[in-house]
Amino acid sequence: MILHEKIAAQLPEWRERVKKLIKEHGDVVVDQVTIGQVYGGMRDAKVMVTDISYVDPAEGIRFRGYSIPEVLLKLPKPQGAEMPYVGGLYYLLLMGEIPTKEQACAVEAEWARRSAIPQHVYEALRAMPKETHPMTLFTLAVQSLQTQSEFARRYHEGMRKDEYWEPMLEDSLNLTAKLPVIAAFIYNLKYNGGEIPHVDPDLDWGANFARMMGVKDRGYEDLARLYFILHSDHESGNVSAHTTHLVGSSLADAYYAFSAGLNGLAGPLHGLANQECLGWLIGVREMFGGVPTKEQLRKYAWDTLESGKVIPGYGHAVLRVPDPRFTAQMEFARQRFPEDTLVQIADMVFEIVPQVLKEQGKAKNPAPNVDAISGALQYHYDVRQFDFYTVLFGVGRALGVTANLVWARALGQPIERPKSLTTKMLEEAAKNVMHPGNNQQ
Ligand code: HAX
Repeated sequence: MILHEKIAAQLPEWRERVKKLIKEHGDVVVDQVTIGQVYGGMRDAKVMVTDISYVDPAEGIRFRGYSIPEVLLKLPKPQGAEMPYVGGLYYLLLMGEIPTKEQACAVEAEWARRSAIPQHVYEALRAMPKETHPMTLFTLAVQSLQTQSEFARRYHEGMRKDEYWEPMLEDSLNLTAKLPVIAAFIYNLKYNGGEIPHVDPDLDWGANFARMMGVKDRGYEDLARLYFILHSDHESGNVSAHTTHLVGSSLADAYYAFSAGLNGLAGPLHGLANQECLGWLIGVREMFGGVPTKEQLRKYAWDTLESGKVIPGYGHAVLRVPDPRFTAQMEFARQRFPEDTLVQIADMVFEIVPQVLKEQGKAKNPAPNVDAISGALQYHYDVRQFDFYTVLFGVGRALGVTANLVWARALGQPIERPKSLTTKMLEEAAKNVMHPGNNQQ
């Protein structure tokens, strides 16, 4: 398999590079941590490593060094499509190189070959109460696929440490191959007749997903590709990526690790924000019977803040500029359906809300994030069940976090175990800074 061979070829050099860095410079200070960071969710503490993506606060995400416009331009595309093969993006994340069309198609073919879902997964999902949240169904499905883990099987057979990455890659390919099918099944189960979707091996991952969702408009195929690419990775400190990495660091397999990450994605300050955001946009539309005036929108935004709520889709823990993932989706909408009322409202929100947040003076970043528009695009294509949106995010996020799992195993990254302190210890540390002599007494 092309991915196995390519990674195996890169590995000796990578292992040597990391070994040398740790051996020769392991005690170089990278960062210092303040009490504010210890109590403040470790914000900006530089304590993780990944070579798969990097978020520059002033620019946004780069996947393996490529910005979003570059990725969308350079990755190969299916015939007649404007958005690239998702398989090409997975190749880039795993390998660090832009694939040829053949290489992207080889990943797509692997996915099609591995897409069958074991019957017990469907049964587990069907056994759940009708009102179960789609994210609960999604994590349940991923967890129930764990019965198929190659990593777990080989580990129990006694595999060598330097082979760990191989079954991790197998599990990652199997898992990512199945996720669009599972997501589409959950959609059918929750909102339609519950029929089992079928993968067409002649279609790519994005197009297959669109067809399995039953969306007739062919534009949705491109949106699916764009959506999954944009949501794939956002370096390693965000909740879903970090959780997946943390759980994987215990040598739990990709199914355990990713289902844990999905549980983090289900929180409203993380992946659930996309459904919250669309709810907010629809609230505006209902309140004003369409696109409001700028003054009306400004007041609506202030009312949200004054009622003690956040404006979903705005702000970010790392970014300090508009999220390029927002920009890419906004451009998609402006080009393809500029007359859509929700898109027009989202565009006006983009003009007004940053001003309002600046006036309020709390949010460090008043600019939009990925979620400010993503729900409106789904809504345009009649995927209108808000609580399904985080599942879509999860399908995309699997690409980045599994690529990271493979490399974490390949480079032998150890179990994570940061150190915690007590409040008293922090108080003592503060006292010692104010009165440096205290230490010697
Ligand atoms: N509306 C109102 N207040 C906001 C705000 C927003 N959009 N963004 C930040 N603030 C507030 C915070 O609530 C915080 O208030 P308190 O001091 O009263 O607690 C203050 O501004 C400082 O917060 P911050 O340092 O700028 O932001 P954080 O790093 O703590 O949090 C969040 C980042 C994304 C969680 C935050 O901006 C937020 O809640 N945004 C709205 C929800 C949202 O869009 N989440 C999706 C983020 C993208 C993502 O991960 N998607 O999965």
